[in-house]
Amino acid sequence: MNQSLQTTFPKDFLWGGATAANQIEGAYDKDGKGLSTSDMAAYKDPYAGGKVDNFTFNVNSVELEEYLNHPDKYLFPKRWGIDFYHRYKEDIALFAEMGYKVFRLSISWARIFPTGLEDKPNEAGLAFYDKVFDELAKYDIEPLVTMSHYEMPLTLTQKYNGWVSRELIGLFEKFARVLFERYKDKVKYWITFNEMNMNLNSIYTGAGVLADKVDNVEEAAYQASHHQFLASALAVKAAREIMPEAHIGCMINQIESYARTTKPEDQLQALKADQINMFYPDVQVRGKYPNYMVRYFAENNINLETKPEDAKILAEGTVDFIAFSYYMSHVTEARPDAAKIAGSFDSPIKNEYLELSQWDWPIDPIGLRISLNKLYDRYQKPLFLVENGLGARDELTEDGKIHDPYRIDYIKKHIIEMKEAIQDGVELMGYTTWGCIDLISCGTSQMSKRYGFIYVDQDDKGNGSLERYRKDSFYWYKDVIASNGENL
Ligand code: BGP
Repeated sequence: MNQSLQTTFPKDFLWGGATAANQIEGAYDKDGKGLSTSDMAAYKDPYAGGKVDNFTFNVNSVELEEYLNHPDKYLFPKRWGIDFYHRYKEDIALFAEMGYKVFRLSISWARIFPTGLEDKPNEAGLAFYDKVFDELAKYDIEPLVTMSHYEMPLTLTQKYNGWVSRELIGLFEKFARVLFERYKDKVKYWITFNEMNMNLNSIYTGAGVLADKVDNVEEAAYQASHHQFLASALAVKAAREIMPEAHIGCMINQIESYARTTKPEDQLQALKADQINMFYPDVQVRGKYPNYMVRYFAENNINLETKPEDAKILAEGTVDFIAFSYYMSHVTEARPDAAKIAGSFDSPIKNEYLELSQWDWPIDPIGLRISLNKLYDRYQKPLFLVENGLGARDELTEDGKIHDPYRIDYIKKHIIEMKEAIQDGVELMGYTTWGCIDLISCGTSQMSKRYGFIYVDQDDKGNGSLERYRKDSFYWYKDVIASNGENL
């Protein structure tokens, strides 16, 4: 017994912020970039019908045709982002001013391989990320790169219906090898796929699959996931060859599941919800499918197409850390139509003990401590909380200020629970708050759902100066980092 109680954040704790290419870059058709699946996420008036529409990110084949044929009739906010493509120097300087140790960003696959099918990468696309990494290096900020964050070349959807096709595995491996060869000296931390478990929720966003083109959407989601598992494992293997010092992780959206009552049937349902969520890291950390899925697949009529070599590929491509996002918990109960997935945002059961965000997401910092403990107990691998934050409407005052005590409160409470989990013995590598600069919301394509410490002057329709302003939370987070999580 030589363990001692860890009461503070480790000295090398990676504080920072997180983004994704399709939500910040803009320049969707510049310098040879091809169309990406996320360029087709049209803005829908969230107030039409009197209900906030949280889900504008599943595109079907009819919509896709319409968007391609009549692009002028729609707004596609992810095409313009916040113009990070041209303003990255200014933005990185602001991250540096806050004292960031790490910045999470993703690489747009369609910038590197415009259709995904080319033999040679697009040099201009590669050069853009070189410039970004060099800029980060000036300030000693480590990049944390997500290789696939909710987008892919649109051609791969049109030609193969996305990840339901096995063809994508080789195309992704080619993309991965190009990235590793090019950036091996600049990037130490990598994540293969963002929130892979969300394939079960939004099959277009994560896997580029048009749901109306498959017979059984749930089966297709698992088939697409199977192909992504293989692609991820092959990428891990390539990473170990090309850059043995690098750290490479998987990622899920961790939504803590509570049973509605102490009734054993409800408790069992919560366990099942956990299993469906943990299925993803179970495969990627342990290198094989967990036994509980055999029964699940049999009972839900899910038949996966696999090949004999798949088991070996999975076994050889296990990750070395587990990244996850955490925004909320949800409540589940035993009933025939109970959400099949833990990551179901539209859980109809309210948790009477929790407050909701303006977008009805339950705020549950203690749930984060539970999640951290659960994940660590299960895998005994380092964890990285790579997304967490509050989407809220902010007001820019006449003197150029943004008073956002609600955001400080949310993040502060989550940091307190992270610290508790560290005392519980959890190994946590770092924390990157989501949308450290205001960006286009993933689920709603809105600009007004803001997460940042930095305000960006732009509205939902793309009007505004794009000027950046420091919010109150900017100064607060700067102090948190400077004190290594002591001044909260
Ligand atoms: C995660 C995604 C992010 C993101 C965040 C907040 O699921 O990885 O891309 O945007 O959720 O979601 P939203 O933008 O819908 O509020």
